[in-house]
Amino acid sequence: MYQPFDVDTIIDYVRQHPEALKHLDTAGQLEAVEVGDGNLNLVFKVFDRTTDRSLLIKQALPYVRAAGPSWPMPAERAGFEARALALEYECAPGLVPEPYWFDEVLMLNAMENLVDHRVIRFPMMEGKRYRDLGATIGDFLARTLYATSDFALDAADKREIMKGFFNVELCRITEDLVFTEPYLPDAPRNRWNPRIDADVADFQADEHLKSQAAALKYRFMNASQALIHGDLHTGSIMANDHDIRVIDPEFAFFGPMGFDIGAFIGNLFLSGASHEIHSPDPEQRRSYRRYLIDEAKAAWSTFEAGFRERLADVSSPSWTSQPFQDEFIASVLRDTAGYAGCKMLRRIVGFAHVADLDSIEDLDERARAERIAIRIGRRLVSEHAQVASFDDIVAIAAEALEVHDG
Ligand code: SR1
Ligand code: MG
Repeated sequence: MYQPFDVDTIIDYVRQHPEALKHLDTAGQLEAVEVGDGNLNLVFKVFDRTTDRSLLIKQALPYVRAAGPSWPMPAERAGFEARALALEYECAPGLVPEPYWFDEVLMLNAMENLVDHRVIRFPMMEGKRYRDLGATIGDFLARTLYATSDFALDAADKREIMKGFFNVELCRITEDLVFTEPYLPDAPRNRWNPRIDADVADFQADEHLKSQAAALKYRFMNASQALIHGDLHTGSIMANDHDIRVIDPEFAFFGPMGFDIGAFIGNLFLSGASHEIHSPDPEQRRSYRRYLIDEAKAAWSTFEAGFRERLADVSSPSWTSQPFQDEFIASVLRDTAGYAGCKMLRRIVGFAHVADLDSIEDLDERARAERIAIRIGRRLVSEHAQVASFDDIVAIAAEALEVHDG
């Protein structure tokens, strides 16, 4: 029977689970800590103090953790995460945690504990640079998105896999929180810094912006291009100084590839905006923003190169036309721009914000950083259909972040 665990009961569970023995001495001295800092789940690290080995258990609650039981959310979402992580591990081993087991009764996933990795959002608020961050995420995206697309899979095989990814409830969260509510003046779950009331009213009255957000939402709901991660922000990436992993694919479904790339680069730009305050020294600020822009460029160029390299060997004659391949990549780039913008605006006006900005306590200072992010987000959404090269995206971000030679 399903029951949510705590730091004591999770140890009893691990001791009796046959798979756990492969990773821990289950008869030894076990200790658990709950480390979940996301919006949805419980996350336990279980350590074997005798051998220093450990594993991680992520358990879905039957509601949204950040809201409490008043916002029910089926715990079955753990199954989407299990299936997505298994596929990602197959396509990109070494870039995600190794999955250990999925418990479909207790709605939990056990996996490799990334012992000395940290969720990168927080160190980045302090100006931490991760070598090859953009290239690693671009590589992850080229591998996972290509391998689950019609370019790599026979149509029947792809549809068979898709049956496991009708992720209705988590897609609904994205549809509501990313694409709909931020553009509605009276959506009850919206919240924002009162100092930006006028900025929010202005963008919520912008009919062109709203038409472009609607087009992006429609595409999110209908362009089943590949198995996308679905929530690839900087809170879904863990790293240490020499290893970077993508975590948390519970929002995975077959959607537009640009949604993942856009989520990543939109979060780099949110970080850049937040350094308006986190880095008071102008030279340090410029330098960190240049780093963020360079990583965004590396993500796109690595994705594009990896994807084109695989496309060059595509086996089906349907997809070998060079003009078709070029237009396909161009459409992913336009989507990348638009989704990056949507993902930025929702973190300022919607239900779920980001620590980069919300950690800025002084509301006037926070508003300064938020206005920069709003400027980038609005332009990316409004102008995404005209984006013709990644330099166009860089120009929009660089103008607001005042990095003119980046
Ligand atoms: C109710 S869940 C809010 C947000 O948290 C996740 O990380 C997703 O981004 C979702 O939109
Ligand atoms: Mg998450």
